[in-house]
Amino acid sequence: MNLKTIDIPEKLIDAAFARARKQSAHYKKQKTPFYTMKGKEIAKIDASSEFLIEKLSGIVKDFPSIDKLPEFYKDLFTFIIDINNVKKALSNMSSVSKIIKNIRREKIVKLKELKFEPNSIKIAKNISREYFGRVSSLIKSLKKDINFYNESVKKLKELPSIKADEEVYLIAGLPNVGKSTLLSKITESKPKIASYPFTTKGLNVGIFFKKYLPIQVIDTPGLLDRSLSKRNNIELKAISAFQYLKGTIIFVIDPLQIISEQKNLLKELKKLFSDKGFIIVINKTDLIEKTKLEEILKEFSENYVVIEGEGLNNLKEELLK
Ligand SMILES: Nc1nc2c(ncn2[C@@H]2O[C@H](COP(=O)(O)OP(=O)(O)OP(=O)(O)O)[C@@H](O)[C@H]2O)c(=O)[nH]1
Ligand SMILES: [Mg+2]
Repeated sequence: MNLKTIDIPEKLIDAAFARARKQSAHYKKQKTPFYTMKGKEIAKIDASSEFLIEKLSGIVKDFPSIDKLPEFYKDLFTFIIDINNVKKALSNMSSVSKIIKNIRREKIVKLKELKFEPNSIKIAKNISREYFGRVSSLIKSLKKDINFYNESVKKLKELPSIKADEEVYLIAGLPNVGKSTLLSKITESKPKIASYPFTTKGLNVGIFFKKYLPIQVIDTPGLLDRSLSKRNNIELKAISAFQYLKGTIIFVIDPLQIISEQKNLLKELKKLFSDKGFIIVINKTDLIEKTKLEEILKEFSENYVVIEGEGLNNLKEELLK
């Protein structure tokens, strides 16, 4: 997605003024100093306003229309950013761009109509000063909107690009169970792995090949069972966007964490993604006794794969089926 940020007001104004100075410097000398001065002021207004209008309307034009996005992204966008406020920010930028267009027209007409009289040079300078004053304060009035828009774009840019119409494997489970480790073992992806919960804050995407076809594997932030704090609620909602994707959930179980919580989460996910297949992976089997493993296997009577050595190969085979 082609998402662009926009310069902060001070920088926009500086750049617009620099363009004005450049145009003025390049303006050809006219028959009289008065006409040269008038022409220079018009060129300044023209160049600076064109720059600002282009910047502002470009941002508005390039922002993807939320209604036209695939359902998956539409949902993710609405969870990640405050769409209404982004729309408001864009609409304010659009209004300012239109007002600048009008001021430009008004001031240029005034300058063009100006005849050579004793006071004319002073009047022309005043018209120009008025233009720059008003345009500067208009751009400065966008400070909040520009900041909000840029922050939102930054968040959206962190979204990995996921082909929403292709099959995916989604790795889910409690925090710290080894989801990212699993992603790194079945794809070339090198996600951050650490021994504390909530290492993964966003989505990591890796690719593996099934009969030469690329399949996306998506590693997600750890989901807590039930007692969802506010932040994790947002993550859970973001995960719910996955209902629009086709594919299979790889549910990772850590035998050292509370099994009933993991069973509950699995149940929740099965409700949320009733159309998807599930593969249960029992991870970290190197850390438990065989008897403990057998106990856990009994808890999950469905299809499961034990991952470790041979187990990892079994999982890969399962995914390639
Ligand atoms: N001994 C052992 N440790 C493992 C295994 N898999 C993962 N770990 C360790 O478990 C810890 C958590 O691994 P991650 O892959 O970051 O877990 P995660 O589920 O992605 O964690 P969050 O992103 O925080 O939810 C790390 O210290 C890993 O090295 C395993 O099979 N055996
Ligand atoms: Mg992780």
